Amino acid sequence: MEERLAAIASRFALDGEILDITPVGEGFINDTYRIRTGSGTPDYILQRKNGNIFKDVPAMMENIRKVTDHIRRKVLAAGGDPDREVLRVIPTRSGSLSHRDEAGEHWAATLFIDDTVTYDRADSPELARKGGIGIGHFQSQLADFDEPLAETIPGFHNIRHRFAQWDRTLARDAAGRCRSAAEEIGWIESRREEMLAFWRLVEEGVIPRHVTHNDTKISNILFDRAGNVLCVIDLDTVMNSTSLNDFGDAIRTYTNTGAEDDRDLRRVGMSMELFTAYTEGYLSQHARELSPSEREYLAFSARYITYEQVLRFLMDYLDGDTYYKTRSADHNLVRTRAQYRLLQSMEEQYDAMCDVVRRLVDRYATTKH
Ligand code: GN1
Ligand code: MG
Repeated sequence: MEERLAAIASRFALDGEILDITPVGEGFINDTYRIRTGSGTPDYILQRKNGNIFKDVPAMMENIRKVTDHIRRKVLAAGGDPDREVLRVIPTRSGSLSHRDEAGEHWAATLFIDDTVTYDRADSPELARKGGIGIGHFQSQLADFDEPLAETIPGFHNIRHRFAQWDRTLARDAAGRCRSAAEEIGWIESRREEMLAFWRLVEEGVIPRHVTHNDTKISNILFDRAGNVLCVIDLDTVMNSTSLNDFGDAIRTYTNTGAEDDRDLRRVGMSMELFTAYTEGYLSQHARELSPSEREYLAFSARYITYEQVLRFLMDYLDGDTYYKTRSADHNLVRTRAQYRLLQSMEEQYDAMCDVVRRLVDRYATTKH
């Protein structure tokens, strides 16, 4: 076990003796480790938060504390298990929610939740349906949350803000890649207006703002062995935005028949069957709480978030790979193309997606299930 990690872990108010610390997961942003302790004491997750991306880790951890405290109260009221159905932030021995080491890196710890399963995509309609139930339930638990939250990444899912970054990226051409990526750049430009039109509805308040997770990709959900959603993890991006983002990002990842970075584009596409199953689960929990505008734009939100992901991967490629962790020189370009293929697949099936949403809203917004 690395001494440096052990020294950092010992700053946190953990129970038991630290036996070992090993890397886990494949997050694109943070470095994540599991801390094992002796029998009879729990294990923990230790994370180095990426300071390049999260400029104010204490504010981020305060957001996470508020949201998890709120959910924990709901879990307790429903007779659930507060150590399995919501993340528990473990403070440092001096009572802060994060630790800043000598190098200026920020670390945070949570209780490790044992005996769980994670996925990169839904492998069956039943799993997609249960995923939808999980996110619908998560949003219902937070429907009456009204504490202020810090904007930890400014303009995170705000496409107007993303276009401002994008325009600077094109002007800078830091990696000299713009010329060879002209076709991909065209994919972004040709959809600029329709994406801005959607975001304008959020800016004008036609689509309401709520606390949202903002990163509901399927690998950020812990399932139990029966395939039910236990808990939503990776809460770094909980902020106020439109809850449509959480639906859209889930569809982007649950329903993709290929990988997020598939080189074989023939494998990539949105499965209508998985879309229907996820939407069914989601609306069964949450249809009645959605406003008419949210219902109307639910299907579009999958296109919006997937488009934004194409833009972000391509922008990082053009910037010279400064944001996402990459495994090859063209990794961000491969991701861009795969996500673009997924976007096209959604565009092709958009009428059918809207029909499914309308039918399920009719079913669930009127009856109590
Ligand atoms: C990042 O941290 P992780 O790997 O769950 C990113 C998301 C992207 C996702 C793409 C803070 O999520 O926004 O959708 O990669 N998180 C941040 O897979 O930028
Ligand atoms: Mg994650």
